[in-house]
Amino acid sequence: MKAKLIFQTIIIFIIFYSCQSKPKVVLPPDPYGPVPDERQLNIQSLEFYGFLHFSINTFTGRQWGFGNESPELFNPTDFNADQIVKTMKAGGMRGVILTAKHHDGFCLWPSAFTEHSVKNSPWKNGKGDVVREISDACHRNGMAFGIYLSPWDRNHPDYGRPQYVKYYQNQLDELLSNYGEIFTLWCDGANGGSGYYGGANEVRKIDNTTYYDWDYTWKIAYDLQPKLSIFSDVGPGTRWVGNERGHAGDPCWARFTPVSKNDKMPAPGNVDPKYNYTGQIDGKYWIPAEADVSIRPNWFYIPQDDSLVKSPEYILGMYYETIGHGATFNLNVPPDKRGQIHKNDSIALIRFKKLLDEIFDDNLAKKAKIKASNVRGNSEMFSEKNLTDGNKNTYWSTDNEIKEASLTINFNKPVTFNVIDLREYTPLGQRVWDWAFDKWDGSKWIEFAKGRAIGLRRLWRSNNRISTKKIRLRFSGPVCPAISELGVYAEPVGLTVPPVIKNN
Ligand code: FUL
Ligand code: CA
Repeated sequence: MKAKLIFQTIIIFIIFYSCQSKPKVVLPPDPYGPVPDERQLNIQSLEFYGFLHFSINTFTGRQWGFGNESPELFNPTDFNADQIVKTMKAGGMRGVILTAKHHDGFCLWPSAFTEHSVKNSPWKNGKGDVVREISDACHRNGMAFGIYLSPWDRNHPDYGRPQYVKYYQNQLDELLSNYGEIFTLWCDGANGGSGYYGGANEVRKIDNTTYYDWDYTWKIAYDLQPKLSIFSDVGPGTRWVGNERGHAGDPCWARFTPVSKNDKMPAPGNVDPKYNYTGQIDGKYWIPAEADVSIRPNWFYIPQDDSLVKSPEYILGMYYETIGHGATFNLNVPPDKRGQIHKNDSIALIRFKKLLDEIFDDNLAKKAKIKASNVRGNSEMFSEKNLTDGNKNTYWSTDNEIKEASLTINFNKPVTFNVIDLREYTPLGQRVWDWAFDKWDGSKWIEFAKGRAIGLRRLWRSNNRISTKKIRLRFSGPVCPAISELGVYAEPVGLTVPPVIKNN
């Protein structure tokens, strides 16, 4: 009896104390403004991927085929999908986008809807399928696979008429049904003009705001591919950054309202690129920028470009100005006439990746003590430790009423750095509007950088290295911040990053 009483008392104590020490529930902040959907979270997570411009142009030396090229011209001598995909991967990319069809209309897969394809090429006796081989190689090598299907088709006899739009949709259906998971569909804005058009050899103009019936065409695509994010001048997944030179605006908001360049509605091929470049602080939709640029002067391989491949340091500069401004980075690496990546491009990519590793492998902030001016509900769930755990899904946040907050990073002994890396927890929207960084000079804080917007990622980088024991990062915005990752890095000594050329 006595034993039973003691036992009961112990149980009551245990229950009482476990109730006492139970952590209080602290809710996450409410999302603010537009937020990414699942499709966008998927493409955002890739961050860096690459175009493969490869087609009949590779064999004619043209950049925009007229549409009258014979399929017999397509004949890679030593096509090797693994070499291509592995090279892109070795360069740090997480996906590739293949030009399944460029403006000349030649199809890299044996489409049932046209004769203008690989099935009439000598390559593999007409039994080849580049889309199949590249998509398989992607899946084998853990790379995402995407498709460029040019809306403009200079070969098709019906281009400009309603029948062609049906043809385009049929081809989308083929590509999105038969080649596994597709992460992005790339819809280019260049459309209408002169072409072969089945022998008509004329100029055909279309109204790019209505002709392709994009809402319906994209619905077909979405229905076939649950993770598909669509790229065009207006999104809806990612938007064109407004140039093809590898730089995004500063700031470059993921928030965006497409703006037309005339009195018609905005559409692929009908936007004012200056808004694409920066987005808008009050943009209505979540449509982050994607920056597409070629590693060579041209999109398709020509031997004259062999000596003009961008250097690893230049690619790094573009990385800072695209990914580092919150955009995704789509770097074109065109296979040559063999059907492989030329050694000059592959050397540049591998060296570039080595630079990335040298810079980003050692996060100085991991060894520092980080103290926030406020932690949401004083809860572990939202504490500073989330900033350096390498997990994009955990974040530091503050109480709702704290819209100005800071992080002090105390290194204990002086460190030297020239790169700061920040990511917002984007499922809650873009919440930081302004940021500023200070260094401790021994007696006071001195501001060394400031700017607007973080979003997917913000990389601040300087030619001048800073040595200090403490830095302070200040943030402000219309609501409390939610920052998922923070890094402080030093580039290798002696590295020179040339400025990205913005106006050629
Ligand atoms: C442009 C095209 O006209 C170029 O040839 C290239 O494919 C580039 C990526 O998109 O709009
Ligand atoms: Ca984290």
